Amino acid sequence: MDLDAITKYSTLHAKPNGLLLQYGTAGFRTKAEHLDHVMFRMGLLAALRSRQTKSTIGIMVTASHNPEEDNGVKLVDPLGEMLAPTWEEHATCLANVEEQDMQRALTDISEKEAVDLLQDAFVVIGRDTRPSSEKLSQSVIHGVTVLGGQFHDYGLLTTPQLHYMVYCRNTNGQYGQATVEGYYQKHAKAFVGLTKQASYTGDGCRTLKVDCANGVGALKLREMEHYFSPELSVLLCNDGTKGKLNHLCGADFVKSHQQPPEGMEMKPNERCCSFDGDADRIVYYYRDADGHFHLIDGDKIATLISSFLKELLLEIGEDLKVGVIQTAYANGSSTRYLEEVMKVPVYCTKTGVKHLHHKAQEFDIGIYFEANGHGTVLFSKVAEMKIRQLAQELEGNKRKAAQILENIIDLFNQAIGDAISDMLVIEAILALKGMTVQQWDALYTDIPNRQLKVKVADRQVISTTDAERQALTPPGLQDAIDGLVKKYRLSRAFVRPSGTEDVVRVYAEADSQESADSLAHEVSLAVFQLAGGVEERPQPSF
Ligand code: G16
Repeated sequence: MDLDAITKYSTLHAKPNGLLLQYGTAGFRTKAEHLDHVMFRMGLLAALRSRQTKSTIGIMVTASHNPEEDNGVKLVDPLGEMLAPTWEEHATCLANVEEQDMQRALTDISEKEAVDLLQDAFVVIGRDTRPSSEKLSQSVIHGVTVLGGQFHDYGLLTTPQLHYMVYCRNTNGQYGQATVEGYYQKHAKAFVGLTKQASYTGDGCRTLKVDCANGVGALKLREMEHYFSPELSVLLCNDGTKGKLNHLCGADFVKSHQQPPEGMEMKPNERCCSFDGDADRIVYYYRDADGHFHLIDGDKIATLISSFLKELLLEIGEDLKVGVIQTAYANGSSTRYLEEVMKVPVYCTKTGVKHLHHKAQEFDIGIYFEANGHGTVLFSKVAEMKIRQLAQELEGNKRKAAQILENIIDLFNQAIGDAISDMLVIEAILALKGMTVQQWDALYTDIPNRQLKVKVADRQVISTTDAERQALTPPGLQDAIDGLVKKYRLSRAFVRPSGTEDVVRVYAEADSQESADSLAHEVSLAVFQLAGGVEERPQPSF
């Protein structure tokens, strides 16, 4: 490691004085103009991680659902999963050291992690469509190369595509080809294979309107479209040609505001969906004949998929261990439906797909979705082998069911939640089941709920336990929440500091929308008073 060269080049990517950042729910995120040094340093870190694991490491330059002015970086570990927790700590430490301490910090990490500095390092890089992303990805490359690492820059990619590339490269192409073309071919082949098995086509409409949040998902879906048409035709809106990234559109906006995105014309009962800015989340929705908007979020996506997989497992007679993983944001109705009607065990983890993904790996089939639409399904190697074997051995309907399962395995992104692959799975399931979007929505009725954000001076004064459902600090906050919850029927509420935005998130459920809104507002006021609220007092709406 040429420490002098690192010091010399590091000054070209100087850290702003006093700036402290933390590797949060999904990497670093803040205003783009504060991130140059972080990108350079994450290039250095990725090269070290690559040497230590003797594998390709990924770096995605994106701030996902955040506003266009923000940016961020997510590091991807060898099997396409999120960075290991100990390396998250190294990342935070390296991002925050002052220039004069850089050499020591790098040496410390190398020693602690027993990094073989003679080993080759290889890093793959992707970026979203933010105006700042290209320059920031150059800073990443600078970091990688200063440390003697090699790289491949994929340019514009969705985040899940980058995870896919890393997974493919580290499994010698067994998972798929590490090219954009390879991604399209693998997923489209599985999708077309599935829809060919549909004997009827549900509501007869294989057209889907997709709000792409004015992000990279639009570019990639356009490129991919001809691979899966005519089985599915997608009408893209918010494709980045006019509007601003994530502004009044995208999965995060639709989910948190419970209203359609701008720029989307919805005819009654038309199936529509929204991606977020880097296409790792998806939510569905429609307007009924009376004009009412119906949101179908990650919880209902998990329910549709779980019931479909359970039916197939029953058909092939395999008793594989299935589990559904949610977070505290999961609607109470969804948890009850999964546990009581579908008899599937449900587990709750902290927010962040890294936590859900980890838990899902404990099952033969681990279905994980956050309510915000971020999720996928993981199949253990044993379950995969068993299913592929049965697809050869069984006959008649049982064989058909095993073949459907085989295609489902290939269609889900096994590395991370992926809006494009989830969309294709959902479309295939609806076609195979002959199910309309209304029938899907009618599986259960959501308990009315509301999410709000509160700005406080330091959101870290709030700490939580019990998968973020209880506040430990500041003193008195949990008691205040408990007192407020008692005022409403069928209610619950929790607060937690966001790991991607400088806000505290508030969630409330109650027996009516009015009560949920009112409870969320009252809890927001408690946060404002007890956790050092700044700016204006929280408003009853957004
Ligand atoms: C990221 C994470 C998600 C998480 C979301 C919000 O999503 O990958 O798992 O739910 O942030 O996290 P928080 O509430 O801590 O801000 P994305 O799509 O923004 O990368």
